[in-house]
Amino acid sequence: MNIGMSGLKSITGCFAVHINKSFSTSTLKTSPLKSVGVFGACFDQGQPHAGVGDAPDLIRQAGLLDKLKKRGFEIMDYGNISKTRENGVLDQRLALGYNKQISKQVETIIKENRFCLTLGGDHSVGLGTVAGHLQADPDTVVIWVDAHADINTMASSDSGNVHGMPLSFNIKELQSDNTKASADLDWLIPSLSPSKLAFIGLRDVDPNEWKYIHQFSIPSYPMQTIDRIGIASAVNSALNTLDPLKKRKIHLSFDIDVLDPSEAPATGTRVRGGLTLREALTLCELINETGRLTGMDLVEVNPSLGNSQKDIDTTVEAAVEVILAAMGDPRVVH
Ligand SMILES: [Mn+2]
Repeated sequence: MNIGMSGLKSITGCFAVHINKSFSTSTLKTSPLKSVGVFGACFDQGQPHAGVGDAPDLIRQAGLLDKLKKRGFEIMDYGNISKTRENGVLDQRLALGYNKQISKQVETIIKENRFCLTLGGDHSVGLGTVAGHLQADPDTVVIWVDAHADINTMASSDSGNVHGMPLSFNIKELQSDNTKASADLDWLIPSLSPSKLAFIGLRDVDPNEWKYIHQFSIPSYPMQTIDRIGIASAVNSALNTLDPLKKRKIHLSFDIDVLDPSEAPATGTRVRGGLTLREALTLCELINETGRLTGMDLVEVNPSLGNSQKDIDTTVEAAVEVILAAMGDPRVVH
């Protein structure tokens, strides 16, 4: 059956907006900023596995920046900020000082009125990206898309892995459980109100993390909820809860491990039962459509943990697709 654009529009409602011809032009209508500042946060010392610091260059090599240029964005590549382990020796405490540079870089890019795209690195770099975004605009809300809550403190963490703690350092109310870190965090003023944080995709959360989440009533949409209400309802509910007046900028911190391991196998803390790539793309599209997304992290792609080249390619491709969706790339027009 051949149905015209207007017929399709009346049948599918808002979906037809996406296939309207205006979206096939090079300028994306829903992107908040035309210029993108990108940098690699090449850091692997927030968790046990080497290799995650190589991801930013792999994602660039997969053509991300060219794809964004083709879609009408100006790209300013700020290069990499690298501090990977030397001779295989892990020094987790470095994460705290290293994130000062990350925070400064993010703050600079946002203040230059560019979209800030941070390519990790393990998720400990979220300490600096959130801090930097809030430094540039204290009203920004944070959507943490992850299988894990990453809100452990120095006191609550069993593993001591800093990639499980980046949020806690940014929350003032948790600093009494982070006193061990204070000497290395003299650069940071924790500025993230728990009321400006939401979780999507959780399915592996420590009891102490749940305690913090409940204590501060942080809106959370674990996989169980997403399976019952659907990803679109979960994302819209998170957006409405964080910012009912629809005025605040949004920082999206996307851990590739939120995807099911079948979609993104090359990552360090795989948990089965995760988002499909389609659900992740829907999530990113909905956040993009607010017009208020101004910063994004894509973290935890680890090429050294793929069992095959195919695993690595699948994971890097998923990362690129997720970023493009967050930048307003319409899936139906290529
Ligand atoms: Mn994470």
